[in-house]
Parts: sequence; structure tokens; C-alpha cells
Amino acid sequence: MTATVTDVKTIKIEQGVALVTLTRPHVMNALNIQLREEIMQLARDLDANPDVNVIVITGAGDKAFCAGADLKERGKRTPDELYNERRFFRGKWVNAVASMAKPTIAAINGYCLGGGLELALQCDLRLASDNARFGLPEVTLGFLPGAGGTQRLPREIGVQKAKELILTGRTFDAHEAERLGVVLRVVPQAQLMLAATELARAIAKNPRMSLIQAKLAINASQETMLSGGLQAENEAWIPCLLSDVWKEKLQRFQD
Ligand code: CO8
Repeated sequence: MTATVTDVKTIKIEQGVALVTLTRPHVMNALNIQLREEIMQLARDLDANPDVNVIVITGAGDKAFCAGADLKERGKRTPDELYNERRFFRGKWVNAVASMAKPTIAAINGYCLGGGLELALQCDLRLASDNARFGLPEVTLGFLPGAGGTQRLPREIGVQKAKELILTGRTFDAHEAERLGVVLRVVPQAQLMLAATELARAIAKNPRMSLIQAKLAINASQETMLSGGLQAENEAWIPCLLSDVWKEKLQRFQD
């Protein structure tokens, strides 16, 4: 196992799975600039790391996955600073994790609010502990979810339900999140990391090429019409054919 620790996150890599822990528990793992920059860098590094097939993201402590933007930090900035920062981050942060080639899982272990939920929505799969609470409260603060929330939530759960949640800004519990399809599954808090690791390993044991190409093709289904999606699926299939992996995998079926 390899481990890397910074002020705001830790990464442990074991059996093809990178576990990334947001470690700012004193502020509910809120996203300050440093943490967002490190996640953007990390997304590139883990995609390139040959020891990693799947990435799991969670929050330190037992209270929060991530309570969104660091409001202490944001509150100190001028509109000019916020605007310039946004120009820099726009198109980078909103896709940093979503654009990773490898599969990603959010293990949501408590509050998952605002930018924290938007980060989770960038992940391919989301598991929640039974104490998790969700919400996009931006409109209650005079803003709107501006890190992908208005686009990814409706795609995940439908337009009407997304409008209700975003326009009221209300919070909801893990079971409602499961019913709505915000998360795949809810598990008791004590079992969350075990469940996330088992799911990650079940994926990570498959050939990396297949994982990457399958994710690419599924993502295309959300961006194109059926004909374009089927074309993308075909294009994703060809690199698998050109790899030798399938030959090894089919060996045992040969006479
Ligand atoms: N940013 C910074 N600090 C935070 C945040 C946050 N998002 N959330 C919690 N904290 C801090 C608290 O201030 C507190 O610090 P301190 O000990 O110094 O007072 C510490 O974490 C513990 O929090 P609480 O004492 O409040 O713990 P509770 O269990 O009572 O409540 C909650 C937990 C419900 C999570 C509560 O802390 C809360 O409501 N937090 C804010 C959640 C939120 O609204 N997040 C922002 C969502 S919007 C977004 O992400 C996009 C940006 C929107 C505005 C942009 C403006 C330019």
C-alpha cells in the first residue's frame, strides 16, 4: 500500500483502488481553493497511475463527506476575486473528477451539501451512509448551484425533482437520496467504507482498458442521440479489440 498525505487530503492506494479522503474535518471537509486545486491535480495523476483502476472519494471524520464551498474563505473575497477565480476554475473544476477516464465512487459519510454534492455528482457511483444528508442550498444563499449541479442533478433524477430540490434548497436524508436515484445504495455508517471498497474492488479487478472504454461509451449515451451513442460505443470497442487482454481472458474457453 502507498499513502500520500497533504494538509487537505490523504490518498491510499491498495489492490487497484485509490482511496482519497478529504481531510478538513474542522470545517466539514469544505472545499477551499487548495483542496479544489489538489483534487484537480490528483484527478490527472490518478488517471495516469498504472497502480490505480478505480478511485473512491470520501470525507474525514463521521460528520461530513463535504459541506460544500468553504464559506469562511469565500466570505472574505471580493466579487472581483470571486469572478476571476471562477473564470480560472470554470470548465476545470466542474469536470475535474467527471472527466477522469477511470471509474470513480463517492462514499458519502455525512453532510453532502452544495459543492460537496456537486463533487459527488461528478463521480460515477455514489454510496451513502445512513446518516448522510444531502442538499443544494445555494439558492438560499443568493446563488445557484454553479459547479455542475443544475446540469448533473436533472440528468440523474429528472428535471422536475431537480427543480424542487434546487429551488427550495431543502436538505434530504440518505433514504430519500436513494429513492430519488441521487445515490445507488444506503448502508449503515459503520459499513460504508467496506461497501465502497468491495464495490471498488469488484470493478478494479476487471481489465483497465475495458473499464475506461465502457465508461467512455456510457458517458456518450448522455451527450448524444442514439445513433451517435452507438457510434461512440463502436469506437470505444475497437481499442479493446486491439488490446491483447481479451485473448488472455478467452484462453480458458479454447479447446
Ligand atoms: N464552509 C466553511 N466552514 C464550514 C462549512 C462550509 N461550507 N460548513 C461547516 N463549516 C464549519 C462551521 O462554521 C463550524 O466551524 P466553527 O467550529 O469554526 O464554528 C464547523 O464547520 C462545524 O460546523 P457546525 O458547528 O455548523 O456543525 P453542525 O453540525 O451544527 O452543522 C452543517 C453542520 C449543517 C453542515 C452546517 O455547518 C452548515 O449548514 N454548513 C454550511 C453548509 C452550506 O451551506 N454549504 C455551502 C453550500 S453552497 C456551495 O457549496 C456553493 C457556494 C455558494 C456561495 C458562494 C458565495 C460566493
